[in-house]
Amino acid sequence: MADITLYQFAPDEGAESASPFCVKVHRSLGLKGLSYNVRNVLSPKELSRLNPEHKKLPALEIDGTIIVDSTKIIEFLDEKYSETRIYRDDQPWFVSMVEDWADTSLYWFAVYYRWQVSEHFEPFAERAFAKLPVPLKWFVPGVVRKKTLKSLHAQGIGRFSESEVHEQLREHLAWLNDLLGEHEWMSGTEIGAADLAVFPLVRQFALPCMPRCRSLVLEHERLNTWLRAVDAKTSTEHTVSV
Ligand SMILES: N[C@@H](CCC(=O)N[C@@H](CS)C(=O)NCC(=O)O)C(=O)O
Repeated sequence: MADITLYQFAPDEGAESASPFCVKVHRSLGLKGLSYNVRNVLSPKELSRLNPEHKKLPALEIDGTIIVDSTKIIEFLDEKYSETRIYRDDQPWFVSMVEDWADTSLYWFAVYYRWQVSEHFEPFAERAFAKLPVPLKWFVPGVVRKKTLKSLHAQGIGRFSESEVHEQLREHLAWLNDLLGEHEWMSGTEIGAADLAVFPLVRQFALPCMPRCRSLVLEHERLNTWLRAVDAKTSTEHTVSV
């Protein structure tokens, strides 16, 4: 049995990690039925050691080899544990498009709702920065928020009002709900990479600590059934149930 450790950003209320990309890896390991350890990365120094080039998480260590980037991690897992493939051969272009859309478009809605919407940001900051010593606790949340709002503005979504973003997210979720009307999983009759990329984001929008977007998920019955189905197929001892 390989020795596997997932390096991630710490859990947040209702999720195994505050980072959707880390959740994607938890769920991929769960789908493959692998046991693993989890380490929460707390310092920029450790982040640089794990991923010196991009300084991002998740990182997965398998028997001493470190792999970074959720997509590369899944590709590696598919290669090494090929019985349950996550990137299957049917519709590869569709799966890549959905995964890319989740990682680069839907992801920004999650960032917007967590960092730009004050009603969500304030309790989140209380939880996320609770362990920082005084005086860091007084100014680090504000500094990190300012940097994140700058990224949201540069990406474009940060220039929209909350009601405009709400309507855009409603359209995205309605599209997903329609897609699930055609078949049980995002890309057909089996769970795969598209489901694993979208799940962490839709689950995050539906959390009780996200009251300003939660109803957008709850109003779609098929999306809720699918959330529970993905959860059931991918849960591990480290995950938090829907
Ligand atoms: N393409 C990467 C994206 C990973 C990513 O953006 N991770 C974020 C957390 S959600 C991160 O590490 N951010 C740290 C930073 O930007 O300083 C993947 O799929 O793993």
